Amino acid sequence: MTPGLCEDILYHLDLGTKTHNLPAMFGDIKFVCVGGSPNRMRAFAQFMHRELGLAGDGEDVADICAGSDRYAMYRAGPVLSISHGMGIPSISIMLHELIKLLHHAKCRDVTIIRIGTSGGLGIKAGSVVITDTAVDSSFQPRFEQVVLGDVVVRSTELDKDLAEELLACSREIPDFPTLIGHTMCTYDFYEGQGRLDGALCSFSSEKKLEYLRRAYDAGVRNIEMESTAFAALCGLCGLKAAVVCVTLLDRLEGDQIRASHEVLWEYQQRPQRLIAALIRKRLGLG
Ligand code: R2B
Ligand code: URA
Repeated sequence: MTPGLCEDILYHLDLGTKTHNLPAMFGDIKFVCVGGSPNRMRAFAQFMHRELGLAGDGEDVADICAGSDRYAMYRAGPVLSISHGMGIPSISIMLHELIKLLHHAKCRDVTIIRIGTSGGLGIKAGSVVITDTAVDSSFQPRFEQVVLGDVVVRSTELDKDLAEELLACSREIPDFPTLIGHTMCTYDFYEGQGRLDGALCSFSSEKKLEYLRRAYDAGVRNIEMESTAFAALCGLCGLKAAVVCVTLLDRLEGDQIRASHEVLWEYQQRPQRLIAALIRKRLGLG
């Protein structure tokens, strides 16, 4: 952070050190959950409200970042739920401001988890993947950030104990297919993930399958668009972090997401249910 900064404006969150009492608003936060969509993160806060047995029905949770239409933020007890949009640039901006917020608020022992959707590789749609290592599109455990014109390479390791703790929680939920594996993070949903159904496509179906099979052989079990940046930033800032994504399809079988809205809605509940189980266990609620 800028040395000697006397006021810090968290522009995209519409929060700041002079305009808000950040320690009073956030000092007791212990869990931060981030996910792409504002509506899903609102639903997650409402769900956590019920899971934690907090007073009221939680339906009227307020958007703490209502003054900005970039991201949405809700809280339920010690849990903060924030949207990050799609892709690395969007999550990076949010994380810089979120991590400064946690610092200004003097939060301690925070666990941060990305809950999201992804394309699976060689696993049944609806499976939940807990990431051990986020890899780039060459299957390397690295995040490359251009800083002042130079490429800086950062590690993308996540907290192994937290991943195991999440896997143990998943075992206690009936009919809940869950595994630990590498997650590949790309800069694009279409060509970047080897899809043939984008507006343009520069490779054959054989080349696509050869690439996805190489990814599988390198240990990749799902593909999404934020995990390397998330792992790198959280790791460098000393936050214990995990990535938990449900798979919406098996990419070895196709490119289009054909499941019904009802099925997709139920799939998207799965990472939320797993995180709720972890938080309840950590808080001694069962
Ligand atoms: C998963 O889903 C989104 C693309 O549909 C992207 O944000 C991601 O990582
Ligand atoms: N999100 C992705 O990034 N890829 C998919 O295939 C599905 C969801």
